[in-house]
Amino acid sequence: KESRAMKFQRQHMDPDGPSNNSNYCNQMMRRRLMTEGRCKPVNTFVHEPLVDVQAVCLQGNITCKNGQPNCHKSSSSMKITDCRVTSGSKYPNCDYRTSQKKRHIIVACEGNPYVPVHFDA
Ligand code: UM3
Repeated sequence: KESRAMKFQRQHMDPDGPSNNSNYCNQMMRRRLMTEGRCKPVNTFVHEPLVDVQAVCLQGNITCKNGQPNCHKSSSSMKITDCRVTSGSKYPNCDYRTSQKKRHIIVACEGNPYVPVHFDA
């Protein structure tokens, strides 16, 4: 079974990206299996080395949006791509808007080793 840590990597890690094209989210949301059963409405890919994203679990501890205490905010800003489903998108033809940004990211971490399992913001 896929662990929560592996699921985070599938859904949120693309260290070698982004390919600089407006179809990035359409291709990646499909390739990473987030368009099965429904179109996942919002998803962020992080374009930094995995070790750097895992290290966020050791950085500033904050409360998650759901009230849990195990969120962490990156001390530096990171290259990301936000994917948001368009208003006209109709499953199974999932259509996304691709926006590249540099932001501090917030992830939830769990386990031993203590690694990212959820992208909070
Ligand atoms: N999500 C992102 N980026 C955002 C906001 C939300 O990827 O800026 C994802 C994270 C959650 C899902 O999926 O939306 C519901 O909040 P996850 O727990 O599998 O990471």
